[in-house]
Amino acid sequence: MAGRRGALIVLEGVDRAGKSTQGRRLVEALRADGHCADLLRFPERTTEIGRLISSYLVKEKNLEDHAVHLLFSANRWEHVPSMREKLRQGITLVVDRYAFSGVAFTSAKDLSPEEAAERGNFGNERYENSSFQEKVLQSFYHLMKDKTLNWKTMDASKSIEDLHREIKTIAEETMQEVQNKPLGELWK
Ligand code: Z5A
Ligand code: MG
Repeated sequence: MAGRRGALIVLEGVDRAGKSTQGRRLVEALRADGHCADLLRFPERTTEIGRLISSYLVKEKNLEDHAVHLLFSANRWEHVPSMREKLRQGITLVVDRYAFSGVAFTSAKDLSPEEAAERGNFGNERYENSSFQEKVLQSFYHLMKDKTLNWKTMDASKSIEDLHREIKTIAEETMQEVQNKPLGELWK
């Protein structure tokens, strides 16, 4: 309806928590119910900045930590104008990782050499090892203390279907709650 804005729904969590699966399911379900909803993911690897990030993640390229952090940030900023426009038009955005991953992953980089040496074959990309992911998780818990953001915690060990139902209910409530609120800013 005219004047009603969309909700910004961000899915955050450690590696393989099921964010992409749930993001896709949520957008499909919202659209099937007649809502306007789009799926975004970060890093968005298709832009020039995104391709650089992707080559870093797959270990084709080595980049200095601060520079990588700023590239992830720039990759979000290059999408902010279109995101704000869509939200204003009433399109709900389901976002697979956002600025919270930016903080959590960079702040987890103070791994001790002992911990780093324990890295196993968790995955092939950078950051995909259990001690690093544990630090990321602790950083997410820290970020969740910010009560100005409407955090909801999911038990990612539940079935895809159960999680989908829970997330859809929360998304619908959130869309109702924010529809007449002005667009805010994330971290000034
Ligand atoms: N990063 C960063 O450093 N700074 C930043 O600013 C940002 C990101 C934005 C790439 O992210 C890396 O970038 C990431 C953070 C860093 N590094 N790590 N780790 P990415 O999002 O492109 O990729 P990813 O984080 O590695 O996540 P993922 O592999 O995409 O995981 P997921 O999306 O959470 O999971 P999934 O693909 O939906 O599911 C994984 C598998 O589990 C799949 O086979 C599913 O079918 C299965 N699955 C899903 N849910 C369930 C349930 N409930 N039960 C059983 N099986 C399930
Ligand atoms: Mg994913």
